[in-house]
This record gives sequence, C-alpha cells and structure tokens, in this order.
Amino acid sequence: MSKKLKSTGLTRRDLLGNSTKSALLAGTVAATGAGGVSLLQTTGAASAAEGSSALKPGELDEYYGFWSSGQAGEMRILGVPSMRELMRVPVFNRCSATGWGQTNESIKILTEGMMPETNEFLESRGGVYLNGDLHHPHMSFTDGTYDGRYLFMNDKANTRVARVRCDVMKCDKIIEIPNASDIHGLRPQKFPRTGYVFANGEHRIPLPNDGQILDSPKDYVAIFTAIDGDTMKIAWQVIVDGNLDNVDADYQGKYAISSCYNSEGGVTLAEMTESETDWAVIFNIKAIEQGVSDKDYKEYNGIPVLDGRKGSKYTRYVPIPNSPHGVNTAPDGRHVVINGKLSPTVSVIDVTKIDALFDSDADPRSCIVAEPELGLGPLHTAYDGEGNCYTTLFLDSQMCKWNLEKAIQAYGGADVDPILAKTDVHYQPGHNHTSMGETKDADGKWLVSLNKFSKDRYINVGPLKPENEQLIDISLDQPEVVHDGPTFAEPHDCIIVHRSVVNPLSIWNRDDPMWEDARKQAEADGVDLEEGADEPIRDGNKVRVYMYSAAPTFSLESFTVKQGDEVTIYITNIDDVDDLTHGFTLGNHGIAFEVGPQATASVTFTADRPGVHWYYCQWFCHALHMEMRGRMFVEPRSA
Ligand code: K7E
Ligand code: CUA
Repeated sequence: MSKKLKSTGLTRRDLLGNSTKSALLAGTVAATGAGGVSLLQTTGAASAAEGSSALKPGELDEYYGFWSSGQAGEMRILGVPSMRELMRVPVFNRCSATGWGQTNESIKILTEGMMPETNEFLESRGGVYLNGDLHHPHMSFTDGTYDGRYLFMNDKANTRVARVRCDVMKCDKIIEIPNASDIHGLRPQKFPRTGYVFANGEHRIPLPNDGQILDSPKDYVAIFTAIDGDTMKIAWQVIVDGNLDNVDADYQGKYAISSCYNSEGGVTLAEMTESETDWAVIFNIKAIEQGVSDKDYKEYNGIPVLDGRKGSKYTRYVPIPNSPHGVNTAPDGRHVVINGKLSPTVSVIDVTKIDALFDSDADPRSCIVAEPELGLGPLHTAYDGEGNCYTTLFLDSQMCKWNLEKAIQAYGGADVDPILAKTDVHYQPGHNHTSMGETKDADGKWLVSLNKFSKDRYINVGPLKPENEQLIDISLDQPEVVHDGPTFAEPHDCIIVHRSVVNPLSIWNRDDPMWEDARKQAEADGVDLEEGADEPIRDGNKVRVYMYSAAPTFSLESFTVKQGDEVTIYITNIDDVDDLTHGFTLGNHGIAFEVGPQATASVTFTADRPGVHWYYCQWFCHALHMEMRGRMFVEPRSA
C-alpha cells in the first residue's frame, strides 16, 4: 500500500492522510472508499420540493442554460429548471450530425484564426483539430449584465478561444492564442461592455516556445490574454508568475483578477503543491492599455506582450491560501471571492481597496476583507443577489451557503458564523452556477451544482459513468436538491440566462455571412444559389454542383462527374418553414451535413470512386423524406 505513486514522490498513505491538501489530491479515493460516509447521506429533500422544477409537457423553461462539455468539445443548451438538453452546438469537435469540421463553411471558421504553422502542421491530420476541451462558456455583457449577443468559450486542449453567435447558436470564430499554452479560465469584461474577453494560459512555457529552451522550468512563463470580443483579435498579453487558473472581471471595468497556483514554479505534482500560499493576480486594465500605447512591450507573433511579473506596474500579487481555483465576482459589484481549493477557506477581495495597491505601497493583502473557513475543497462560488454566496466543497460533497456581510464581520473580529446551510450533493462538485448569478441581475432562484461523479445515482452503464448535475432550489432558506441530471463528458461550467435575454432566429437570413464564400463563387459562376444549376460547372478538374433542396426533393436527381475531379457541392435549403432542416449525406464518401431553413452549406471532396453513389437527406423533413435522394455518377478515368 505504500507503493510510490509514479513521479509524485507521494505515497498512497500520504494521500489518504488528514490534511485538506492530501485529501484533495486523493479526491476520487476519498469519494469512493473509506471516509466517504457523509457522501452517501442524502438530504431526503427531493420529494419535499418535488414539482418545483418539473414542467408539464409543452411548458417552456424560464432560463437557457449554456453548458460546456469538457473533452467532448461542444457547447450544449439546456432548459432550466427542467434540465432538458435542448441542443448541442459543435465548436471544437467534429460533428457527424451537422457536418461541423467537414463543410467548407465550418472548416473556414476552424482554420482562419489559426497560426500558419498550425494549419501547416494540421494538413497531415485532416486539416482541423478533431478534439477540444471546452471548460468555460460565458455570455457577452453590457452594463454588468448579459446582452444576448455572443457566447465565448475556451479550448484548453489546443489553446483556442471560440465565439458562438446567439442569433443562430452557431460558432462563427475560433482563434488560436499564440505565446500561451492551454487556455483555461475565461471571462468576458462585465463593464462597460464586452469588450475584452480575458483568457488564462494555464501551463507555463518558454517565450518564444521555439525549442531553444526545453527542460529549464525557471525560464517558463504563463500568459494572460485580452481578446477583443467584437473582432476576435488579440489586443494584448501579459506575462505573469505562477500557473494561471481561473479569472473574472470586476463591475467597474478597471480590473481583471486571476487565480494562480504553483507559485513554486514546479513541474511535478509534489513541487507544485509544496507551498501553503499562492496568489491572485490583479490586472490593471487602464495601466496595461497605457503600457501598450507607450510601447512598453515586446512583440511576439505580432502581439504586444507586457511584462507583468512581480514588481510590475501592471499587476499586483495578492497572497491566497492554497492553490486557489475559482474566481467569482459578486453581483454587489464590490466583492470577488477566490476559492481556496487546497485550503478550506475562500478569500474575499474588496475591489474598492485595489486602487490603493497600485497607488501606494499598501500590503497586497489589505484588499482582503473576509476569509471564512467553509469546508474541504472550495472550488467555485455562486450568488443569489441577496448577499449570500454558494460555494462548492469538492471533498465534502456539499454546497455551502454563507453570508458575505457576516463573513466580513467575522473577519473584523465579530462573533458571528457566516455559514447558513450546507446541502449534500452527489458527488464531488466542481463548478456551480446560479440563475443570472454572474451578472448584477442575479435573481436567487436556481443553482446548478456540476458534480464530477454520479456513482450510485443512476443505473449502472459500465465503468464510464455520467456526471451528475443537480438542480438546487435556492429560494429556500435551506437550499434543496430538486433534480438529478446525468451528463456526458465533462461539463465544467455553465451559465443560466433568463430567456428574455436570448432571442435566436428560427430561420436563417439569406444574406448571412456564414456562406459568404459560396455566394461569391455562385456569383462568379453566374448561378443563383436558390435556383441551383442544371449541370455541374466544370473548371479544369474542379467541378461545382449547385442544388437547392425543397421538401421532399433535391433540385438534381442526378449529376455526373469524372473520377479524380475535385467536386464541391452547394446545397441551399429554400424551404422557408420553421424547423424544416434538410441534410445531405453522400454515401460511401464520409460526407454528411445539415442545411437549415434558408441556409446554404457546401462540401468539397475528390470523386475517386467510380460508380453510382446515392445521396440522401438525413434530416427528417417530410412524409417523403425517405425518397429525398439522388445519384452521383462517377465516370471511371479510363472511360
Ligand atoms: Cu472551471 Cu473544471 Cu476548468 Cu473548476 S475548472 S472544476
Ligand atoms: Cu429533406 Cu429529409
């Protein structure tokens, strides 16, 4: 049993020891085995509150939930409080249903924001990354609340940031972040608007990472990035000490705050968790913008990179116990909670005390106004807009409700207990989120606890189990779990947005920029996309086929190309009917994609298999949907 865990230098006994740190490192062990007793207690409250989240058939949800999907790479839309999954929006992944990653329109979005070297590197790998690790979806803000324009999200796996248009719920931009490694925390600027999207490069790497520096960790840096959310261009980057984890912005538009672990600058687990104190880095946005205009930076990959390491005028480092994780700004506009992870505490920063850190030599800790001890493994905190906070306790498998004002009084020496309630969750919660909770309009109705393990909550589906996302009614003094929702890999985070903020279209606009290239090509070919062309248009060995679809037919029942031709097929769905999506599947060519009402989509491939190949509509559209098909004839090269 005391066998060394590979490369950590820790024994299993160490891991099962008594400290928060070792308990957290042992996370899954504690959750499944001894010491997990409290995890198996249930509140028994579900029945009492039953019905409050249940919608009758046909009833609509009050909130949109925008969910990440971790290593599945997509964004998901749920209805809250019903917790029904409504839609999956492919972003960093390849999607068989919609053709994301295969249509020319999606490949353009997946590649145009990449660095040239990356596109070159991907040539041999199908042209696009096939995976992503999407942790943090967040909506654009205006004046401290959601404005329904965009959702932004990170890809930790391939150092990217994406944007989804809320009018059509499709991704329209993906950019690679140069100089950084593995984008983790991501939050939009809250005030005056988004504005910037702040993105943390988690892993430390050499700058530039060109092979000159390898196994010399002291020369690695972490990079904080500000992206212009309107243009999706990178505005500036800042070098920091430590590993950047999560980030949030204030409601004044002055500061962004990131949690940092690994102040040790280590590269092994033992090194990274050695010190009892890490820090939060505060970024002074005005000072950084001034630094950019004063040219106080070095340029790497065309991006101004400022030095924000300790002692810099652009940043302040606030010591925080211990390997802090979540950063959450309270809707009071004043307080920011940094969640201690390996410390049972959360640290509360008062943003009105930050100016003094930059203007004078004030002790960086002077902006801390409370540090309540909540329980084991605090990871993330959500708010109800009434002064209460809800913190996930990973190790305790609980959500802790506590009062901010009381925590401040207790820190000042008053004999008050800020903890109001603890609710068991099942099991090991990471993020949590409340309805409108990261805006100034937090409404205190619902909280979703995103639990990493479901264990015994569902019938067994094999060694790989779903996660469990629990809906908690926080309108009650003692919050109660009212719904269990299984989800597949691995939603880290979600936001819950009142439906009045989100107003998507039901039918595409014909002039949508998504198929701008198709529009231009059709114009050059003298073709109207909505009318299609009777014959393929030949241009050397390039052949363009224009079809429209109208339930239940494609405008072409057949077309002929030659073996070896590079064929592009454009499909325009001319049906102008709500929910009437067509698809185009070309058999034995690995081609399938969605064409929404009034949309155009296209795909390019080499016709290298002589013979008859059926194409069909794979999106149920009509009583004669099965008959919606046609044939591609590929004449052999020798014919
Ligand atoms: Cu937001 Cu999981 Cu990436 Cu916390 S992280 S749990
Ligand atoms: Cu068109 Cu099915």
